[in-house]
Amino acid sequence: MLKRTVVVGGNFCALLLLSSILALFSCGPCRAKGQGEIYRELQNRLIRDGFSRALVGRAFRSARPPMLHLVCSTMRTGTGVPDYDHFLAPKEIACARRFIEDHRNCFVEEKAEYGVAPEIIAALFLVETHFGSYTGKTPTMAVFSTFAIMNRKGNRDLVWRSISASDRAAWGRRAFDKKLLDRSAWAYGELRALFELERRCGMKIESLRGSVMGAIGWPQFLPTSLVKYGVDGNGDGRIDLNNAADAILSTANYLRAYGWCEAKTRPQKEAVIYNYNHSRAYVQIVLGIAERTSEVR
Ligand SMILES: [Ca+2]
Repeated sequence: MLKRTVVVGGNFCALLLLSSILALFSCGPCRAKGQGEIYRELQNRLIRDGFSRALVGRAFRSARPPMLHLVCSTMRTGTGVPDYDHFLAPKEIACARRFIEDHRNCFVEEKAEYGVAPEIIAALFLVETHFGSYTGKTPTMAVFSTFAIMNRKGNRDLVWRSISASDRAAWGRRAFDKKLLDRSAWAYGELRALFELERRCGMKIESLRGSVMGAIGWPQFLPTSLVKYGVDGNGDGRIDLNNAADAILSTANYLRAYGWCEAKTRPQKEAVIYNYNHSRAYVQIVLGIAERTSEVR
């Protein structure tokens, strides 16, 4: 998963144009109208989908300007595959081992309830956030709101004009539009899940922070996964994926639901972890960490 916000670059003119666009979003018309006008269509859609006008209005009252620089950064071409190999270093395996020891009681409870091996949960937390060391600081609601409004051609036009000429050539306008329309549909589903979390558990979604693609907490769950698999592990009445017990049991719940406990062969285990992140390299490294952590034990 992407861990950092990447500033669009490589083209000074594009940067200037983007700065102008951001100024328009965050200063010009918005000074008079607030962010409400930019997100009006999005808010009406949420209300039509059953969320109260009061809830939607409150959540968007302090909404941030769309983060077009983020959308631009995700449309860069030729960025390559992340290198995960360093996670297999002995010091990282020792961290995974220590994490399991430090949360021994929680894992005893987890094994009894869900039956998922601690090593695979520790491996996921290591790769995703290094056990909560970097869960991301990007406002989650702003991420999904920004991608969601890419269903409007005018907003896609702004991004199209802001990416580099080489990226425009690599995409072609039709594929570019399709990608952003797909992202918009995905983001709206995640935004709706955020509002479901607010309605169901009183989660303050305006204050949530996470990755640049909206993933939350130690296991980097998307809101739809949090709605389906979130567990209040420490019994405080809240689901907080930055809390170890909640994060461990929620991840165990997710893995069990995707068939981890029935997965006996390596290909079956690979298939389960692939659901977590659609990257073959990621799957191999997570299973490799879990295997080495087991060996150490
Ligand atoms: Ca809790």
